[in-house]
Amino acid sequence: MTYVERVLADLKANNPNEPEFHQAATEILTTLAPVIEKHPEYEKAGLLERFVEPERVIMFRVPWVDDSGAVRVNKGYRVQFNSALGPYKGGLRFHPSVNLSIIKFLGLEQILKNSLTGLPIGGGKGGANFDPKGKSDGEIMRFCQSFMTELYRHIGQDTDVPAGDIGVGGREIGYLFGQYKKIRDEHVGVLTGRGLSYGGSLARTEATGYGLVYITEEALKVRGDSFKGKTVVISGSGNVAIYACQKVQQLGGNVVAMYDSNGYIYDPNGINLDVVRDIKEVRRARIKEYADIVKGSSYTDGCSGIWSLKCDIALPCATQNEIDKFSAETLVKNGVKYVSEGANMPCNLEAIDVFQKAGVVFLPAKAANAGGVAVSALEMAQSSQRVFWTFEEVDSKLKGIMVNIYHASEDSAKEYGYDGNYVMGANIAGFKKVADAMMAQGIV
Ligand code: NDP
Ligand code: 2IT
Repeated sequence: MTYVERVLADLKANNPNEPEFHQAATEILTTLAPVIEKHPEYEKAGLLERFVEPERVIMFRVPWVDDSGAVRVNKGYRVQFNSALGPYKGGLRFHPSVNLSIIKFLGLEQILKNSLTGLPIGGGKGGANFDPKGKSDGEIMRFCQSFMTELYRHIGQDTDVPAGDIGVGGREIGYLFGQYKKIRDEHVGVLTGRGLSYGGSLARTEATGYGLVYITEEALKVRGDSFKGKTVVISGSGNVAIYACQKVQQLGGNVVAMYDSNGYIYDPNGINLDVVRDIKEVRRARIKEYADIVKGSSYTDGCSGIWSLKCDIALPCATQNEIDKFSAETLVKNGVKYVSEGANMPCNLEAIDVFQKAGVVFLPAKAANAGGVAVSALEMAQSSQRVFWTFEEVDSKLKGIMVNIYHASEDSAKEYGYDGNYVMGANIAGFKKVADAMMAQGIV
């Protein structure tokens, strides 16, 4: 058994019933094998055993009172995975599916993603199995206050800096920040994705979606191509999906489909993003309404059918494991040329294999969606200096970071003889820096 195989087997045995964590760890560790083989000192230092074990896992009760006066209790989590490069950094997810396995897979991914940005941030992730759907503003506020009443003692601007993820957007960050400030009596950059009036950065809202499109644009550019005239399918209709759609449209691509967790809309004339934003951002309603409003469009119940639509570029931007082997094969049969992951781990391991064998340019999440956390780190920099940069400044830094990530991933893959394999390239490029920092800091 090799070192990598042993660590992976132990991880599965020691963390049973955590399928998403196993999946992310399998992808990462197997692709790191060539690096590990070159560095026998890593095994001596127990580097991989330490890398896959979170530095700290916090689990807590989140009690709150709903509008009818009933007491509700949810499970809260914060996994502080790795602080070798900087303070723990990563989002909070509020969704009924949240459990320890999901937070650990997200935290592990976050370490390498954050490393790829080139900025000084470690990896963490958190959340709760709370379902924000159908809750009043008052319920959301009380939940966020209760969540922060425990979390505040574990975080800080130089310790751990959470942000948004699924179900946590500007509204939730505002309530979380307000409660942190009240308890700690300090107005600091302890959360990112803050509103512009209280310390947030311009372009953070757009950053993940725009960054996804910038890195994909770079992949097109080096192949002498562009978004112009391309048919694009985007899954999801939340923060990442909406701003990916906006940027694709600005670059001349035709986005023909999007979905929410109930079903998908198809609009061959090109998605009218104003209508989507009004439904999803303003009214927090269902995307189904789009088909009643926009002539020539249709709605279909269920999500996976979206991958049977013919497209040149697929941008999965909703959640993990949206694309399985069958959906990947269908996309390939229909001529997809580029797949970039806006969501975290939206393609399962079999799907990635299908894309890579078919010669599809596949950009993995930790490279492709790093724009969000990158601009979060820029927000931290602005907070520390007590200054604000312009939208153009932040956007151009974001673009530079995404282009760098593309080339770092490409170059690392090439260096190890896996040209064009961006999964290997991103994992290796991200890991090397974390490994260096961990080796330098001793057995901690
Ligand atoms: P949002 O909550 O804004 O939007 C999530 C979207 O995905 C919604 O359209 C939602 O549908 C849909 N969705 C969620 N869960 C499911 C599911 N189980 N099945 C089908 N659809 C689902 O989240 P974000 O846009 O912020 O996040 C989307 C993805 O991007 C996540 O994987 C997240 O981890 C990742 N990401 C986010 C970053 C950020 O900065 N926000 C940064 C990097 C990655 P519905 O409206 O019905 O709930
Ligand atoms: O998955 C992610 O990178 C995020 N949800 C963003 C994290 C952050 O700290 O901005």
